[in-house]
Amino acid sequence: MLLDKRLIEESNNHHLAAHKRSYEYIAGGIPDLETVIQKLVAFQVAIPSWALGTGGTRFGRFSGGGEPGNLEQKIEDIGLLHALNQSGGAISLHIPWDIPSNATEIKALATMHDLKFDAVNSNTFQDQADQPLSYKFGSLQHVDKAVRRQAIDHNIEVIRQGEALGSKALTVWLADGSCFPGQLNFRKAWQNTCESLQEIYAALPSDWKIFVEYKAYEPNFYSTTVGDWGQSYLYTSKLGPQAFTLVDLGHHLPNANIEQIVSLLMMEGKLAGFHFNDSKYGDDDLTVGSIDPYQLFLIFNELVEGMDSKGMDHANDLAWMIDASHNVKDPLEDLLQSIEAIMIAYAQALLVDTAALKEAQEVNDVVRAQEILQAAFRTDVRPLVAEARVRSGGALHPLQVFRSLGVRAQLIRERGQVTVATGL
Ligand SMILES: [Mn+2]
Repeated sequence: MLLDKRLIEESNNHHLAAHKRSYEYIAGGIPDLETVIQKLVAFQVAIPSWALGTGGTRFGRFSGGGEPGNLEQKIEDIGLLHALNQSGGAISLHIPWDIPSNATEIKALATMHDLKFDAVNSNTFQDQADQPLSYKFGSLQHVDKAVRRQAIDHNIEVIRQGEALGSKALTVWLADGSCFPGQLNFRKAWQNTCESLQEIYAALPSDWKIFVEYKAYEPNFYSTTVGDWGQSYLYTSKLGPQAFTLVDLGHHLPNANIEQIVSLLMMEGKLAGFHFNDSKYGDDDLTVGSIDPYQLFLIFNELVEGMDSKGMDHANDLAWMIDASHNVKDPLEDLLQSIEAIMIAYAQALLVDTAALKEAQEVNDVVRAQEILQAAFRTDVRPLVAEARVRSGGALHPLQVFRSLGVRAQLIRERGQVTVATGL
C-alpha cells in the first residue's frame, strides 16, 4: 500500500498550532537552529530487510498479521515508514533471504518509495537448502578449505547482487567461533578467517567498502572469531583502506564503554558505522533507546564530536542502520519508535556546547563537563525532530498517523492474517 500524502498533511494540520508553540519554546535558545534542523533533515537510517517481520527467540515465534511475504512487500513497508518520518530512506538487504529476482525492477520499486540500497549482508551463519557443505563448525574460519571456499564465493556473490542494486558496501557478520574449550585452535581460526576475508576484499569494486561486524558471543558461547572491536580492527587493518569495523550496540559484553570504542575507531578512520538497538542483558535487539537512552546520547555525542573533528558529513560518511528484532511489538511501530529515538539522541548531541565542554576538559572541571552533557541530554528536542520531519513532508506524529489510518489492518487485508516474513 502507498500512503496518501494528503492524509499526512491533514493530520499535521490538526497538530500544527501545538507544534508551533513547543517548537518556538525550544528554538529561541538554539543559536545555530537552522543548521541543526538541516542536519536532522539529511540524516537517514537504513532499515534491514529482516526487521519487517516479527522476530523470534530460540523458544518460539509469534507472527503478526500482514507481514511482508517477499522483497517487494518489504520495500513497500519501508516506503510506508519513510513516508511517515522521512528518516528511513534506505534498505539493507540480506542475501540469500532477499535475493532480487529482477534487480532493475526492484531498483525501480525502491526509487518509487524514495529508498536507496544500503550495505548488503551475507549469511554464512545458517545452512541453505541447496548448499553442499555445512557451516555447523564455521564458515570463513573452517578447518576444511572447501567450506571456506563456499563461504568466500557466497560473499562475492552478495557483492555482485549489491552492485546490481547500487549498494556500496558488504557487511560481514560471522557466527564463527567455538562452543567449548579445545574445539578450536584460535590462531588457525583467526588466520583462516583473515585469508578468507582477504579473498573477499580482493573482489570488492574500487568504490565499495567491506564492514566487519564483531560480536562477543552467541551463537557460539566459548569463543567468537571476530569477538570484539580489537579483533575486528586487526582484520580491517590488515585488509586495507576499504575495510572498516562495524559497531552493533548489542554485541558487547555487559557495561562495555561503547562510546569510547566509537571514538577510537573514528580516530583511526576505521569506523564503518553503527547498528542501532538496545539491550538490558545481552544481544537483546530491543527497540533503540528503550532501555538506556543516555548511553545512546553519549554514543551520538562521540560520533558528532569525532565526525566534526574530521570534517565528515554526518549523513553520508558513516553507515547508519537499525538492527533490532521485535518479538512482542508490531515491527513497523517498533521501527518508528527506534528511528525517533535515534533522531532524538542525534539532536541532543548536536545541542552539546562543544566549546564549553572543551574548556571544561582543559581545566579538569569534571562537574561542569557533566553539567554540559546533561544539559543537552535533558533538553526535550522532540519539537526539533518533528519540525525536521514536517519540513521534509513527513508526519508530526508518525506513530499516531500509523494507528489512526489503520495501516496494519489494511496490510492484513492485503496480505492476510497468517503471514511469515521471509528469512525469519
Ligand atoms: Mn548487527
